[in-house]
Amino acid sequence: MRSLFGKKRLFIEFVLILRYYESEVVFMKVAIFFGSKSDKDTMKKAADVLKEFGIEYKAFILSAHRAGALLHETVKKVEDEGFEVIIAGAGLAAALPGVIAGATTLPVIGVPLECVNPGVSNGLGGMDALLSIVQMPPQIPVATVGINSAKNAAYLAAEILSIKYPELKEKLAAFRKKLADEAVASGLGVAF
Ligand code: C2R
Repeated sequence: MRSLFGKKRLFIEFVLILRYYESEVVFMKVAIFFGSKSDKDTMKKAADVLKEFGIEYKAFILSAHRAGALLHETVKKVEDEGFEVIIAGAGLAAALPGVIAGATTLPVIGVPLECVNPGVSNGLGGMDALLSIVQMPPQIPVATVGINSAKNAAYLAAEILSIKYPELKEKLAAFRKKLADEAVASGLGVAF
């Protein structure tokens, strides 16, 4: 009887300790979507920046044009799993970021991509995607970065998250300081 009581108490203590550590661990999560595997190399740059700042991410290759129903389901799943910002990149007639923005109130950062699939690229250099993504109708914004600027999408995602996570805010401040120091160290004077 006594040992049973002891085991129960041990179990309760274990659960309490687990709960404590769970509340201490911070999960900052960004979901990255892009329309095709041909976008992967450019969008990987966003993941690299997120990693630098210790931000978790999950990436999904999903097209609004080609798999709309699955995209909507996945956006809901991403919301339920506690992701807080979405980065979405697409080329050509880039509906993906806008469709995601319409399906969630999470902030969506759009990356217009230059399509690199030789079979369909069109010489527009990503201007088509830029205009498709940036010109959202009222009420459904997509925060659009420059053509192929997946890195900037990740920096912006980090800045948005830093409103909630003070450690991330410190990391960003240290990163900016390093940039400024490097600029000064490389010399401000110019000799012609
Ligand atoms: P493929 O190489 O698969 O033919 O895709 C992709 O982002 C890619 O840049 C060519 C280009 O089409 C884009 N795409 C979109 C969407 N789905 C695919 N813009 C969409 O739903 O917006």
